[in-house]
Parts: sequence; structure tokens; C-alpha cells
Amino acid sequence: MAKQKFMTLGRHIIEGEKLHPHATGELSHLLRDLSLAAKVISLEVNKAGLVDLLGFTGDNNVHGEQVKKLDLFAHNMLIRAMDHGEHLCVMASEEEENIIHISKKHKVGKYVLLFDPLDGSSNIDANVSIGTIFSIYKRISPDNTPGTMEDCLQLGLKQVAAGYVVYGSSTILVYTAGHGVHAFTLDPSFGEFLLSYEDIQIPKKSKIYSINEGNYLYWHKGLKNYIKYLQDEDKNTQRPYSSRYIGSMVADIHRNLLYGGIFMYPADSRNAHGKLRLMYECNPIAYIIEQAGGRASDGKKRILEIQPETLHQRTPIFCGSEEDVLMVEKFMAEEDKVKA
Ligand code: P6P
Repeated sequence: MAKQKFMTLGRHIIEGEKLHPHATGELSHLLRDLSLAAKVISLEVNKAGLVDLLGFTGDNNVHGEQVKKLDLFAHNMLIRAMDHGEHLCVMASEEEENIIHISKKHKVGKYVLLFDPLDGSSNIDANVSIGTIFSIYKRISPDNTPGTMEDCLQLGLKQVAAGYVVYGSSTILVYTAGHGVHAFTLDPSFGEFLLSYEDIQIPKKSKIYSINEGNYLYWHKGLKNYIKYLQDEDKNTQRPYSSRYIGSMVADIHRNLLYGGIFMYPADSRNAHGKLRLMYECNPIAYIIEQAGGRASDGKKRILEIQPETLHQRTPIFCGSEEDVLMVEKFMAEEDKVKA
């Protein structure tokens, strides 16, 4: 990767705004506020073990999952950082059943923000990389009115920006605003996100696959055939592939984005829609993967073309290197033909 120009996230966003003829700078301010929240969350994630922020709060979230103290910290931090910038008309979070209105003290803006405050939180106490995922839309309801559920339930294709922050050996913020995918590494010595990868392109074909093989028994037969295909030896197609699965979506996606790879969280006989959420996990990740030249589908159709019905709905996801995603879709389609 060529040596990157010395550029902060803020500067890069402003440069990017010049590509949007009608940009008002609001998106820049929104992303700047998000990066502030990311810095504070990064600080807490990196010292959680020292200040009793590990472990559970004792509560369960809307999905009946045990809430980690850091989950709640990240959720509250994002709301505090974003609710007064006057760029948003409504927010939605994995940790909140309903949409989150902007307090009447503040003017409502023209953007919508959905987020998973701390994805992979089951890994927190084991010091495994975790992440924040965000998705940004323009509102569709009338200006200067409270945002609505319809503002939140838009097609993934309508996203104006999306990104994630991975809290690992370093804190990296990756975003797209429709003009490529760019990564910024936090320099804690002066608290700035500095450009580390510009215009990331995911390799068209890889030799890495990421899936929880513990669910093998419950998979679609076509998927079983595909995984066995990856494990066969064939030098021309760089098989067998390597299996890499961290169990933290943002960490798995970030590695595959840089090295190439296919990440899969399929439906299975126990979970008809898989595990991952459409609105604040799969849609933003799909937007990033497509902007980096990859593919993201539910095994048949593009994730970004799935019509949302509810805020927390789940979807199967196959995403990453384009040729690998097309290949798994082919294996599953062939099996469906045999069964038909
Ligand atoms: P499993 C973490 O809990 C998460 O939501 C994603 O970050 C991750 O990819 C997936 O679930 C892991 O799920 O069932 O393989 O443990």
C-alpha cells in the first residue's frame, strides 16, 4: 500500500464533500461527531478491565441478550455525542427497541443514524477486537418534524454513508460516503484519526473463508457442499482456503476487506433468517463491501435491495470477495434446483 498522505478524518471528509455538489457540510459534522464518540469508546474499551467496565449489567436487551456494561456505555456515549448536533431527525440502536427521538431542545436535522454500539460484545471480557457499526440515511419525512420509523426503514441502497470502528490492537475507523472506502487509524498521542488506507479495494477472489463451522449440521446442503469444495486441494484455485473466524463481525470483515475473504452468517434449520441484523449490521457492511468492489447478498439477492419490515430484523449474509460470494450462491442455487 502506497505511503498515505498525512490527512485527518475531518480533512478527508471535507475533501469528500467537494464531490457532493449539494453538500452542506452537515454530513461532515455528523461524521466528525461520530468520530468523537469513537475516541471516547476506544478509551473505555482499552481500559475496561481496569475500571470495572467488564462483565454484565445484569439486564437483558430487546433481544433477550445479556447486556455488557461496555455495550451500554457505547450506546449512551453515541446518543450523547449525536443528539445535539442538529444534523439528525432520529436515531436507532441495537440496544433500543424503538426509534430514538431527538430531544425537543434541539432543532432536527436532515439525517438518520442507525448503529450497533458495540458489536461482538460477547468477546469483550476476552480482549478480542470488537466494533461499532453505523449507517446514515437522508430523512424521507417532512423537514422540521420529528423523525419516523419510515425514516429508519429505508432500503440499504439509500444509505448516504456507512462505516465501522474496530477496537483492536489499534482503533481504526472505516467509512464510505459513496466515493470509495477509506480507513483511519487513531493516533492516541494526539487523539486524531489519520488516513491509513485510501480507496480500499477488496481482492476479487480470496483464499480465506469465515463462518461458524459449529453450525455445520444445520446448514443448507449447498453450503455444506461449498465448504467441502473450499477444503479440497486444487492449486489453480488456491484451495484449500484458510478458515479464519473471530466471532466478532467487524474484526472478521476488516481482515477480509484488506486481505480478501468471504464472511458468511447463513440461515440454518434453527434460525430461518440467520443471526445478524439487517439495518445496523448487514446494510452498512454491505455498502462498504460493495464500495470496495466486493459483493454482499443473502445467498440470493443483494443485501442492499432487501426491503426492511422491522427495525431489528435479521438476514443471512454472504459478503466479501466478489468471485467467492458468487460461487457460494451458485452452490446453493444448484442444490435448490436438485431439490425442486
Ligand atoms: P456466533 C457477535 O455476537 C455477533 O453479533 C457478530 O459480531 C459475530 O459475527 C457473530 O455474532 C458471531 O456469532 O453464533 O458465530 O457466535
